[in-house]
Amino acid sequence: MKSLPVLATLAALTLAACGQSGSSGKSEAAGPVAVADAICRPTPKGRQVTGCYLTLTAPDADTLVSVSSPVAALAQVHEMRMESNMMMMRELEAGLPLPAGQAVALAPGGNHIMLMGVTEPLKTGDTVPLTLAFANAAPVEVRATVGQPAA
Ligand SMILES: [Cu+2]
Repeated sequence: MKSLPVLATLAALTLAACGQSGSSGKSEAAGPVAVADAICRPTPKGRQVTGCYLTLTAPDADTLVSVSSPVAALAQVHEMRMESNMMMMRELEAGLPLPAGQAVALAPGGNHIMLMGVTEPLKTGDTVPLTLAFANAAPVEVRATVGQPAA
């Protein structure tokens, strides 16, 4: 009976140590990134590519580094830019910066998530699971609805 308080103290210390090892070397673990209004366009007839849009708000400055989806062979974060008077899109290889507390919208005509190698045609009303990975915060899984995004 006398050793019980000692054991309890050891258990508490062990728990504290485990809690710290989970925060990937940072003194504070970042809070979850809020995701709103996730939507993917239906796949165009005969094509296996589509764009998805959503709004991200990170409590602490972070970076959206990658996206994956079980419905697509590949998902990338794209930006739109003018090149030789043509609107081109290309992958944001360093990821998309998310300033602390600021809503960052991925929207038609701008940054978007590109799904490539979509396995089944996506039609209005379907849902698309997307997993978003961040530099600091824990990954977030969302279900995007398939439809036409607001312009
Ligand atoms: Cu794209």
